[in-house]
Amino acid sequence: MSTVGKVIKCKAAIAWEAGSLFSIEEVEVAPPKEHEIRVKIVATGVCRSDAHAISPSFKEGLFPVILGHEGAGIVESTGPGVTKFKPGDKVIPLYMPQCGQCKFCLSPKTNLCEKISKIKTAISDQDLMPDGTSRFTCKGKQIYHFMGTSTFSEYTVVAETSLVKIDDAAPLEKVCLIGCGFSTGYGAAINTAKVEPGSTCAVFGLGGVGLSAVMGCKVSGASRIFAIDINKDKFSLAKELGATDCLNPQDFKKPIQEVITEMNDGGVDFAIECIGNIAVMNAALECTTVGWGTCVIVGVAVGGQTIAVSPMQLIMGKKINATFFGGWKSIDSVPKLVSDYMAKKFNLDALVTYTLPFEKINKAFDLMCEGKSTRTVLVF
Ligand code: COD
Ligand code: ZN
Ligand code: ZN
Repeated sequence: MSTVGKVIKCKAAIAWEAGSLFSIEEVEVAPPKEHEIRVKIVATGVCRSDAHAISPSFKEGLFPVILGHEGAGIVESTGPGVTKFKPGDKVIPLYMPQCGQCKFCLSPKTNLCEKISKIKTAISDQDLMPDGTSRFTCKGKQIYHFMGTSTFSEYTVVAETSLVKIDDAAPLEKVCLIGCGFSTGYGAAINTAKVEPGSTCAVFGLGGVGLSAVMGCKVSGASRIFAIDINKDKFSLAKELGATDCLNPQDFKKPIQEVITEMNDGGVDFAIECIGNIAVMNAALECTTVGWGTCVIVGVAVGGQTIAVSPMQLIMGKKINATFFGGWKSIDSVPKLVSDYMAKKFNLDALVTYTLPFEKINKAFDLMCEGKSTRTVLVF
């Protein structure tokens, strides 16, 4: 029996309040309105930012909410006015939209889109659909959306500017990582740092994002890639993906930036921070070389903490840059990244430590928080 135009009852993981576990509930998902698409999510990764969003120290979260921003699925139905999608299309929801019309979309200088309206606090943005209402209810309560994607639900509704069609042959339980972690780290190296052949790099934090940055440095031809993490269990995969020197700051008496500066003739060309720790952001800037060193910040510190930078570092030619979704214009780039994966240009499979049934979502968060997984992919 067709579900088109009807409310769908399905399972979703709801975060009822900050700091609580997810509870699997039956939710009602309303049909898509104008310029919206209802998507059957097949697989979703679990990213550190989902944990940030429900952390009690992150003050801007709205509850109850359906999180998840690293998913892949199949179009179930389309709302009025949708022309680019049809039922059965394989798709990736995009937390970074691309409307194609705003001043940012029209500029080659940025991948931001004004449809992420509150750019300053983008993680908590798009808690509702563009018309200011929710498509999710549970136990008579309205449930908030998250980042315009809400992939922790068997069915979700997204705006057409936050969705892209991908290759019909793509394995959704792998390419879902292109929806966030992989693209963010890989793009930080390629698009934002613009790592050059023969250059030296340092990547801080070897989660899914940092390891993807290592892959981006390697594919750009870096000759030396320092990979830094306080969890030494991350090192074997980092080496497999291209790291040449793996360092644990806890193994040294000196600050890690001094260690790297000494090991690499006054510092590296590029440093990429993939943790969201302000002290490490400073270390990343400090370990770059005087003259032209570039530090790229990927992480966002919870609680609105800020970084202090000595102007002297900048006067000495060091640069700070940062990136959101790896600098990729999402609708233009995600299908190409999927094709590149299919052509074996990079190794997403290595990032998937566990594939678990959706109901194990709390286990997936435990594995991430215990440092035992790069990515866990949940399948419906
Ligand atoms: N020194 C070295 N390594 C550290 C330190 C430290 N002080 N603290 C933690 N680490 C290591 C951990 O052991 C871990 O291996 C790694 O850093 C972090 O990995 P994960 O798996 O926790 O995180 P990722 O890779 O999923 O995500 C990292 C982000 C930086 C993207 C994320 O945390 C973040 O800040 N997101 C907000 C910015 C953003 O772009 N959001 C959009 C969607 S993600
Ligand atoms: Zn993410
Ligand atoms: Zn736009």
